[in-house]
Amino acid sequence: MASVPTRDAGTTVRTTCPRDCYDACGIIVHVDGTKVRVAGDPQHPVSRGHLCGKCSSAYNGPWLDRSARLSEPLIRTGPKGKGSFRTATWDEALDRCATHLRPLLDAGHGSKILHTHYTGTVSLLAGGYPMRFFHAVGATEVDPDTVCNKAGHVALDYVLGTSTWGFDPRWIDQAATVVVWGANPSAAAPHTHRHWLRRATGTTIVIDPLRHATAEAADIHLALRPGSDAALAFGLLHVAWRDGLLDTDVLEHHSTGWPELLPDVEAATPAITSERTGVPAELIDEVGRRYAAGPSLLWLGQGMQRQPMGGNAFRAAAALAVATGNTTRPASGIYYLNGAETRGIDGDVVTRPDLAPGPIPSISHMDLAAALATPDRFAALVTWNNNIVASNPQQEALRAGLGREDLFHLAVELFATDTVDYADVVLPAASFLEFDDIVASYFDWSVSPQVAAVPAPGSAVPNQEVFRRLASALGLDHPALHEPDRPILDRLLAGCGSGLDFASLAAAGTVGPVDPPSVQFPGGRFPTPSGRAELASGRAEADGHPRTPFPHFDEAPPDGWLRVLSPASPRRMNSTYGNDPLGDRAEPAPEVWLHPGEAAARGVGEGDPVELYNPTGCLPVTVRLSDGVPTSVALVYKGRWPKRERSGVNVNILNPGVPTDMGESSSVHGVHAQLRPASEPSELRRDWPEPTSGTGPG
Ligand SMILES: Nc1nc2c(c(=O)[nH]1)N[C@H]1C(S)=C(S)[C@@H](COP(=O)(O)OP(=O)(O)OC[C@H]3O[C@@H](n4cnc5c(=O)[nH]c(N)nc54)[C@H](O)[C@@H]3O)O[C@H]1N2
Ligand SMILES: Nc1nc2c(c(=O)[nH]1)N[C@H]1C(S)=C(S)[C@@H](COP(=O)(O)OP(=O)(O)OC[C@H]3O[C@@H](n4cnc5c(=O)[nH]c(N)nc54)[C@H](O)[C@@H]3O)O[C@H]1N2
Ligand code: SF4
Ligand SMILES: [Mo]
Repeated sequence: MASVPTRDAGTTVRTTCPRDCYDACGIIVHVDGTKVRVAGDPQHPVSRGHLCGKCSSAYNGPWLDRSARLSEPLIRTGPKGKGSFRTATWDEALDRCATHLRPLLDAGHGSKILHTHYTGTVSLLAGGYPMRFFHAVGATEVDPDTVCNKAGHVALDYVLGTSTWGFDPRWIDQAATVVVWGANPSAAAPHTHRHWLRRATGTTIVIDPLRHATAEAADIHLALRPGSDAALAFGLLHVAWRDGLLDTDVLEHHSTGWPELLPDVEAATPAITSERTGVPAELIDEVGRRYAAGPSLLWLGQGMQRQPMGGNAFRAAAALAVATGNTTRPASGIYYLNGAETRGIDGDVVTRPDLAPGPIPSISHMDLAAALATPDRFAALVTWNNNIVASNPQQEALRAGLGREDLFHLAVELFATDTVDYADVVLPAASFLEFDDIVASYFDWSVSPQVAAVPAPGSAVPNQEVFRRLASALGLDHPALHEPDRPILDRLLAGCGSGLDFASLAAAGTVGPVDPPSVQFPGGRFPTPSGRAELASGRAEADGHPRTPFPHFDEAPPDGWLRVLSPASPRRMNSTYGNDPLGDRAEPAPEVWLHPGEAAARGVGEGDPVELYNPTGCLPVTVRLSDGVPTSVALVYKGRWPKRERSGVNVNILNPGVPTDMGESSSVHGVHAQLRPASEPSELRRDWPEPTSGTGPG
């Protein structure tokens, strides 16, 4: 059993935010009797004493509010989707799970157990330990990255041989240019936006259809048309080639395939690229020259690859970086994600893929709704660390699949989300404030302790303990399914070479890298099969893709249609915090942001109720105006809870789930919709109970 320590009055605990966020902020939890306050750690190099607004609100609100949290196991009493439950003991709830899951295992049908998970928490144990259970029973995994960033991973792996070994952010003040391409740090990485980007001494360039706050603060903003990134990369390559700024050593000795790209590069003049992308030719010229001259850091955002040809766009951008020598010299590099391996941490220590009886079966998130709707394909579903009803495409079809009476559904959650409402059994998870773990930022190369500060509500336990108990209920006795937390945490840290165990990390707080930052691919050696950067890729070709990237740009939406972009909201973390009443004050109704010209042409104005609709679904929204949004685009932030809206839907009601060109991943920024006036305003359900806030763990 996990024991959750109780703190004496008047203590402070130093811990770390484990949300799916670049920043991995340091936190101080002040505990005084039943009063708890969660605040930024003034000593932390990233958060510098501040949490983002959304976490500051939620961690002092619903996360401490026992009436808002799930605190006891639940068993369904009404129709699926209605959220009707009674409380149960752990024994009864686990027995119920065993009744449904054990026969599947006995019949050798472990693969009929489907599980979906993502980054509800990115701490290493709570994010990874449940995988041991699923590996051991041979379950089918919904490939987690396919809802987020798989296209980019696949594409970068073809070119560079890795997508998780990015530049070291400490180069920031030595780079001549810093390019943020298809990311919005001002929302998705607020402290990195505020502090890290400000340390840039070179030119800052943002490439994004939206003029968000990071674009606003940049020296140059290329407001390209959505879906024209590959064409732009070729245009920038053209300028570098034309002006003799390519790295000939890299092209001749450390990469493959340049001659195959050259015809498309030669043709991509600034004038042609301007037509393809909507970016003025003189800016293409200027950015092409600056970037190539370098040294340049290139942050490839996850938003950029979330489009139908996202894989091709990433390969083209990576080719630009490689060919200009901007991955092989100091203060240059590409960043997509920095995996824990950059710190010597081996995630397999936690997840133990070796426990699987054979290859791990998997499907894409883009196929989840169809898979659930197919009778007999899967008999059981486990959802943990995600909220698929709010976050996945094909919202309506997904609900139909989840509503199947013959599908046994176990949900492991902190809150009663839309997804939880479909479950047969709900097991309450403890939050990061309530157990020890490790957080390895996916931006900087730090390692941070997550330290238990308050007791979990009721009988909630961390994910890892949930799955230890489930293993026991199923009679699974492999020691790896019952290993306690602490030895695993210590083993993870042993790989870091920092000489720390968990106790000393907890005492030290965040530790950063000590060696000076190194070149991303020193000596021009890339971890691809050829040892070179593969601008032309036989592996890609064998997988059915073109050998080389090409200057693709999406056609403009058909007449009267809008391209819906639904990126990160500054007020929510995906759908996490969609239940925080404080967020409602800033955004009481679901909104669509339009360019004033676009709105005027359609005869709608600020505050008007409208509907976005397409063959997949219909979303009621209120019009907001901003000239930071281009024409032909509808901006709707992601992450509202469908069950809180009067309409019962969020933006994913519009998403048909078209897979990307690579990785069968999400192309959610490529959704098209039409717009019509609505008679009723979009608004929150009026009968939503107002949770009490910040009552402490008592
Ligand atoms: N329209 C649109 N949709 C999108 C996107 C988009 O850009 N536009 N982005 C996509 C992307 S990038 C992503 S990553 C996905 C994210 O989608 P999801 O992975 O579904 O993320 P959340 O919606 O935040 O759900 C995480 C859940 O985990 C729970 N949780 C937090 N901590 C714990 C814990 O310790 N244990 C357990 N068991 N649960 C915990 C939270 O309460 C929350 O309900 O959404 C995708 N959906
Ligand atoms: N506050 C907050 N922070 C978050 C999250 C959150 O939901 N809220 N989610 C977390 C998660 S899971 C993720 S994956 C990251 C995501 O964070 P980001 O990597 O920033 O991704 P997005 O927010 O999806 O989109 C970023 C930008 O991509 C742009 N974009 C859309 N289409 C195109 C295109 O065709 N070309 C180009 N160049 N740009 C395009 C959008 O306009 C947007 O400004 O943020 C993490 N941090
Ligand atoms: S979500 Fe990001 S910015 Fe907010 S507190 Fe957590 S790590 Fe910091
Ligand atoms: Mo994501």
